[in-house]
Amino acid sequence: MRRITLDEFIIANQNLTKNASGEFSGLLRHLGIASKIINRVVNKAGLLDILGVDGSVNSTGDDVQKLDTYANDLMIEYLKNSGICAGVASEENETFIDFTSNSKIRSSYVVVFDPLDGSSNIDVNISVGTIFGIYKRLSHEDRPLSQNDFCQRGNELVAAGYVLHGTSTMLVFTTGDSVNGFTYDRGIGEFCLSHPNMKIPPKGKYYSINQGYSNTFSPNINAYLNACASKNTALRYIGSMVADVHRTLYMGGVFLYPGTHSHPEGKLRILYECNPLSMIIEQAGGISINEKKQRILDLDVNQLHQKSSIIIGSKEDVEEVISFL
Ligand code: AHM
Ligand code: MG
Repeated sequence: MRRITLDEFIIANQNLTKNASGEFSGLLRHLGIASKIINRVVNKAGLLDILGVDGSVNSTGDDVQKLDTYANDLMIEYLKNSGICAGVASEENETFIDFTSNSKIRSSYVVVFDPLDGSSNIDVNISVGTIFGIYKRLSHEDRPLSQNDFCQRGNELVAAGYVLHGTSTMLVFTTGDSVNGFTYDRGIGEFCLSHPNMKIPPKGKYYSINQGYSNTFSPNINAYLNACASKNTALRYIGSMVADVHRTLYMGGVFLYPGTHSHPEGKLRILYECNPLSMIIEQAGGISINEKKQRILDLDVNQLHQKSSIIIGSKEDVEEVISFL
């Protein structure tokens, strides 16, 4: 069966948009290319001298893996060379990078990303992912970028997506009207539309949380976990948010990363992890909130590396968690 490629899909959608400049479509295509190259290296990681930590810690105190650095440098290079991205903010960099200074680049878009999420799993050959979000810049195109161009609420995202480097490689993204999944066909080197218009089941059989931290969760979260145990609800937790949320999108259920003693506001970063995945889950019919029952996409973002607790997944499952909060 002939399947639509990512490029064909992007071009077809661009043609449907009146006055589309092609800038945004070009950005999505470049993200697709960068993802393929990251995928090639992730797949061969055991054969290259690229496993293990590189000896540094990132701005939020996590050990940086060699592959984190590789993927981060590659995303920055590709987005810069695309000529259609004004700048980026990455989970791995303390501050944002302005591509417009000392260059002719004039673009209306900025990109936020986590180049390799779940990277503590890399050495043991477990799925990892790349997460991205695209915003329209707020500052004038003739001015330098500022932090405000990146610190936008999730409800301002114009597109969000992730690449799951799993048993097969998938790129899932939304531009705000549907969620579409593309599987990488290595034979032709293209992402092909395999999961059009993805919808999350209204209820699932699984909950997903690092329950090993339960003695540091709030009593409300523990009450919910006890309710899951009393109903024999199945637990699934990979420790790669992209993989855990992708399974939740596909099978239904709920993923939680609540506040803990070591991370009272939660561990996951709003700009690079929570917002893009929340946009996807909401577009697929799910819900994403924090422990204060606030919609993730409505949270004010004041710092590039701001964190939040998150409860994300099927409508009925998240509503059940809410009943305990
Ligand atoms: P990373 O971006 O440094 O890889 O960290 C984020 C990851 C998520 O993918 C995952 O949900 C979480 O950290 C797992 O954390 P923990 O090991 O505390 O359960
Ligand atoms: Mg991450």
